[in-house]
Amino acid sequence: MERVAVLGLPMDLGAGRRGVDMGPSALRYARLLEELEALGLAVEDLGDVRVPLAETLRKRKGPYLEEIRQAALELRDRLRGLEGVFPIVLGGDHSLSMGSVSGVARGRIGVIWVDAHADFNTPETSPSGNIHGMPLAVLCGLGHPRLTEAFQAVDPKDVVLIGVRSLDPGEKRLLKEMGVRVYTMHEVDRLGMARIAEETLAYLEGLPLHVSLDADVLDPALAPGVGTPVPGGLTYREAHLLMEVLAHSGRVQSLDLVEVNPILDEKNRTAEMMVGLALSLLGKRIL
Ligand SMILES: [Mn+2]
Repeated sequence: MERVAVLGLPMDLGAGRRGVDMGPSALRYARLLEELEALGLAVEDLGDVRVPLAETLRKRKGPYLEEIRQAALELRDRLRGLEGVFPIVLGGDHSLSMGSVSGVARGRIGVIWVDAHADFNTPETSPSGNIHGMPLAVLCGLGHPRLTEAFQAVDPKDVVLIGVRSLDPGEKRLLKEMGVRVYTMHEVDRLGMARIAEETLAYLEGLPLHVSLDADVLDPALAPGVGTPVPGGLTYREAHLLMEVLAHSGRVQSLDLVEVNPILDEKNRTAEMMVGLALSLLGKRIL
């Protein structure tokens, strides 16, 4: 029986809007653990990583780099201590993935970043300064040295972005310079998700895979509970098909579920969508 470990990071310090700190609760409330057990998996909830409450920091403005670094480091080290389990990290804003990817990487790893945005900004290119727009760049070694020295873990050529439809000018340049493979929504429309999923697996051939799933990749009509909605996102079936094909490969070894914002959601449907996608990635099949 496969073992799954669930670990939350209730942090919204990297985001521009409040609320994703409640994401881990919403995902648990959407029956993530019960549904995984119903698939026949042995599931353990490891609780949440500690992170400062935003209210205790409000005397000064963000971007809260040191607090985010500390929380992501704790996540990284918790994950490094796990063996023989499939970790699912519940966010929280996407800056936590600096800790998750660097925590699960045991040598070379392929990262599939499923997101409306590329999260490939640096302090120089970011219009907002929000750190949740930077974690993939940091993982590839670009950005603030306090972050890259702790979290650089991936070769940019081992990264595939899927579902992107909102890029800042500096990000476009960096993605090209670093040779990151990007399937924007234009390619999703033209090629179809089945081909993109197969190409992604072939491109990252031989590597263990980490999937980092940002709720805002979904069309906002399906997933309204996100801080940075962008129209024209993945449909229900496109998102599930991607997870199903990746599951079939047997190579995915860890997952992030991030950027669920219960304040902006409608009756927890965004968290429920994310739980459904996690189940497809963990092997739930229609037939
Ligand atoms: Mn993101």
